[in-house]
Amino acid sequence: MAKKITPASPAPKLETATIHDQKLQRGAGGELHQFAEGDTPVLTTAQGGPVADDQNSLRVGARGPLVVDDFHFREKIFHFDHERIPERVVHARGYGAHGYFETYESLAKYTRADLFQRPGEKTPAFVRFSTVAGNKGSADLARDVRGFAVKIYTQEGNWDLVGNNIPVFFIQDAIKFPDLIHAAKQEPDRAFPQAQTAHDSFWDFISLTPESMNMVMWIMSDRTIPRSLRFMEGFGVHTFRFVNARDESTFVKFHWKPKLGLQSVAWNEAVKINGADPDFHRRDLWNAIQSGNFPEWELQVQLFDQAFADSFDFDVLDPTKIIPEELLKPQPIGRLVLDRMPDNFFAETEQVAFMTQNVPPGIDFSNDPLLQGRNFSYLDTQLKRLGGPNFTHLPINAPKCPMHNFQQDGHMAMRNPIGRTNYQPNSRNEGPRESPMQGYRHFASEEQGTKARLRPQSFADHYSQARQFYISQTGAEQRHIASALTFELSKVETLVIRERMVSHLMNIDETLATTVAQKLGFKSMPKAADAAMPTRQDLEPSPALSIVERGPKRFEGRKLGILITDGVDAKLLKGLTDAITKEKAVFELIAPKVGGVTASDGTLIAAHHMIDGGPSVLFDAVAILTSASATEDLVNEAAARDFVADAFQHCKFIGYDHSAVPLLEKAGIADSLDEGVLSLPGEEGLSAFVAELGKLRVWGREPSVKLGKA
Ligand code: HDE
Repeated sequence: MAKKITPASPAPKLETATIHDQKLQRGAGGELHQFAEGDTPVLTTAQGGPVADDQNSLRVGARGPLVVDDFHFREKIFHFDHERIPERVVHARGYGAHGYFETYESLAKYTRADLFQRPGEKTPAFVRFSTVAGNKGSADLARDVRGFAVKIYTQEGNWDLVGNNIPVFFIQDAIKFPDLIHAAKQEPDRAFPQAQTAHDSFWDFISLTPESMNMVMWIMSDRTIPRSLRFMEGFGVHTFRFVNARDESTFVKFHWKPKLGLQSVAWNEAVKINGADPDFHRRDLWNAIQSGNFPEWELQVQLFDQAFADSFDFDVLDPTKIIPEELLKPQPIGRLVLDRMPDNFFAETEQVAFMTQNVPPGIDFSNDPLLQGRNFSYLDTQLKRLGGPNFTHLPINAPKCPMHNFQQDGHMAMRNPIGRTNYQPNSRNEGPRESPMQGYRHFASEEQGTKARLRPQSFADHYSQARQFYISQTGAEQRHIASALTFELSKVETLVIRERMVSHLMNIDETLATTVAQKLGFKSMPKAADAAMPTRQDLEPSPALSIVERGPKRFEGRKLGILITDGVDAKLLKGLTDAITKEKAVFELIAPKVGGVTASDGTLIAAHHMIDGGPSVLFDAVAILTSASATEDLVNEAAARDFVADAFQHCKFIGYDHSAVPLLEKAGIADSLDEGVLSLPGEEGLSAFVAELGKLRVWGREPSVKLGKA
């Protein structure tokens, strides 16, 4: 009989916390209670000593020096001085949430992974979304890849699917990762730019790294400026293996599909959101979860065998390539729901340690060289970040299944084995033993070859899928790619780097290359970059690669900003807010004063924002409901004019009542009204407006507002 090793101690009985200014106490079962009136606990030192005065340090005389006897002061300051741990070298800025994964059907045919055996079974999960290049305090709407790291606490150990919102990567070999990241982050002598790739070093490295060209198309697309973390896809990127109970392997690629569909912002909008609300994505996730609108993704898998891999145009081990969904349809296998915010950001979101090597029995790696390199890096980085080998004792990292081993001691050991026997085999018949049947069995792949530093020829086509991505975009999305490339390269001071990049674009799409060259002011076109393999022109477009094609076609989960003034038509406002709520969307009210307005029926309506604090970039669409007299004042407010002009420039739907017309005129849009600017009054007006909102943006307007034209 295996002797029981004491697991990490359960939540302490009298843990206390202050959340949202409320005094809270955590009970034995982890539940939070509010302190009873008059039952405030006594402040203590970390050693448990009661504190009499936390306002004044110990000193000699009222105006004299402080004394070293003040152990309370020293302990308090010492602890404060050590509050920070090293931020992640990449993906430093992140935001996490708890939830669960629910399996649809048994996948026993493909994998023995315990979480995929029983339909309807829910397994706890924690997800951390992140940007890659910026520091912890950088703004949410940086143009950047988003991390999409999922930890699923299965009954056979934690499974970490540490993915991104883009299915390909920059490089084919992990040995290039430090160079890529050095080039992307702030330049070392000047420590800027922050959270931006628009600088010489990044494009110098990229233009010398043709394997990054597919990823370049993705990062210059709207994928890198998502409207919400809830509106983006996630990808495991690499090819993994499912392995069933008979030790048979099936290749698998993992995709997370957002239930609310995909959506991004316009670049000019992103720049303004970063100023108006640098925490835009955090706040959005927080608000959605706290109000019970739980974000959800479906897990879909592309399953294939060796025969498919052999027949595919590209190497399935090459992480710079996708398998188009039209070629291999992803199968839905379960869903991920996020329904709880962490109690404490540091303890959970900051200390969570994701590691690609965390796979349960039934999920295995492929020979993707990037994946194999990652399997080294993630364990190593946690040691640095979390300070010792016992980071699995932290509740957020600890498995939620039984665990027994002989690991012991080390810094901050919390889970300490008891008894005499701390090794095996032992003749006392004590402690856990390995189990060939239950335990993890690595897939027994046949491997052979010469030991050398190699790159396979099957990884050599760097342009064909970049072209395929570009030709799969709608016109608006293609324009955004051209504008993004122009913007980034315009910040590159070294002309030869700009030229080198355009020479790569020549291999992707000549029109794109010419547009960018013209916008940058090139006098002549460079010749196309030398390519290891010519670009295949015959790859079919893949509509699944377009965000607009995959849009949700409904306004659910989105936010309408309603600009109101004194005298607003109370009936119209109620009709609009009711219709929005019915769409399962939300609204916020913006008024000249945050204290609110007096509506036409005399009721006082409080606002969420004053106009300066609630610019239209924070909303998916806007409505302007004013009274004639209030509009006279409004037209003189720059923030009100910007509210309208920006909404129009960012191709948003705008609803208005007639008294708002002078504001539309003053904002300079009255002469160019299109099908996206709708008059609201009357039931028909309202329902037409709400129905149109599902289209999200009027991209057809864009060429006329010259958005993004350099
Ligand atoms: Fe990471 N990556 N990465 N990465 N990565 C880290 O681990 C690394 C790569 C990804 O929210 C680090 O805990 C190498 C691809 C996410 O905590 C570090 C290589 C993909 C996160 C690391 C890659 C990712 C990280 C830094 C090249 C998408 C945030 C802190 C082979 C499939 C996880 C940490 C979180 C974090 C190394 C490439 C996703 C240093 C060496 C490809 C989402 O270990």
